[in-house]
Amino acid sequence: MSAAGELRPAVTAADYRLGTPTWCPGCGDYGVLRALQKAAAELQLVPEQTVVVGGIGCSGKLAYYFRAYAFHGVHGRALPLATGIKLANPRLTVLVAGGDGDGYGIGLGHLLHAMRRDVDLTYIVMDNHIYGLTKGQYSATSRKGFRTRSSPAGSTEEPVHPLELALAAGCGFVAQGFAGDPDQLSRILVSAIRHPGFALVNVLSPCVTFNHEDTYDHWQNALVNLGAADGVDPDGRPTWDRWGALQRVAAAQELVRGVIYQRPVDSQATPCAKAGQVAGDGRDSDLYPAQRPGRGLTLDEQEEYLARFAG
Ligand SMILES: Cc1ncc(C[n+]2csc(CCOP(=O)(O)OP(=O)(O)O)c2C)c(N)n1
Ligand code: SF4
Ligand SMILES: [Mg+2]
Repeated sequence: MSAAGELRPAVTAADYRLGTPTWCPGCGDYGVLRALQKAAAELQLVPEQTVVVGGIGCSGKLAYYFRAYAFHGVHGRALPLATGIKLANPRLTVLVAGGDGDGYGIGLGHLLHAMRRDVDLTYIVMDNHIYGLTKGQYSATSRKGFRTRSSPAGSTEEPVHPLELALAAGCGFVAQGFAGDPDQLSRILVSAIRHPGFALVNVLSPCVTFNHEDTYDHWQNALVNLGAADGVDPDGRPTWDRWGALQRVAAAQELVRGVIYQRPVDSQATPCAKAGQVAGDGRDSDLYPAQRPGRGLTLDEQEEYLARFAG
């Protein structure tokens, strides 16, 4: 039993560490994990009220290394699993982590429907433009002409452009980060997790073992930094202009980082997007305390909250 009003100790980024990652030394996914741990500490996410659904791939293993509940399903099916989890218990913070093959190849159909349904999920795609886990086949985001073990003469296909796709599909929050800048990425993730609806965060995350073209140096030099992480562009204007965002992203051939588009929160109307907020009596007091900005979680609150789900 806790004394009334006793504060649960503040959680730090290190508290979200779990196990020892087995990624290759230098893999971009380490930077993504670090950024997520930092964002979780900033938001004071409660591990027992947080779920990470991992895709199949090197990237999907992130779910094993982050202290929260984890669910590892089948290739390309992370989003329907996460949708079910969120709708079954809207108060959970549900994160999805996977790769470009998982999300933009085999699972692309699910992505379109998740964006359309606008369920309150944060989807982190570790986009290395290759299949890492299966040892270096070209993926849906590999550039045309890219030579791999499965495309020795160069890929003949046009790549998927995830940011343009998401903007055209009506996604309410679209951002791109870079694994080489975990600090900016963590700020993007804070905004994405706070966004009440589906948020896509594409992260350019180098595969140092199988992709020797899309390297840290390449992306560091090529990416234009929008600087935005809070739904405002570098000039302080809200990033609410979907078609302007689409033009800017297309003109830059997707080589931008920052928050690219965020729909005004007040215009969120879909039941799924609101589910995490209006379940119960819909008052702010009904939100899980950790979801309220600047708020710690008392032990009493935790017990009271968890009791709602008992039995
Ligand atoms: C249905 C099915 N098809 C194929 C595979 C083999 N497979 C496992 S991971 C993967 C691709 C991984 O690439 P990506 O999603 O980009 O993740 P990365 O390893 O690059 O992080 C494939 C094709 C599988 N596990 N299941
Ligand atoms: S194969 Fe590539 S994506 Fe997989 S752990 Fe190694 S560097 Fe990372
Ligand atoms: Mg990949």
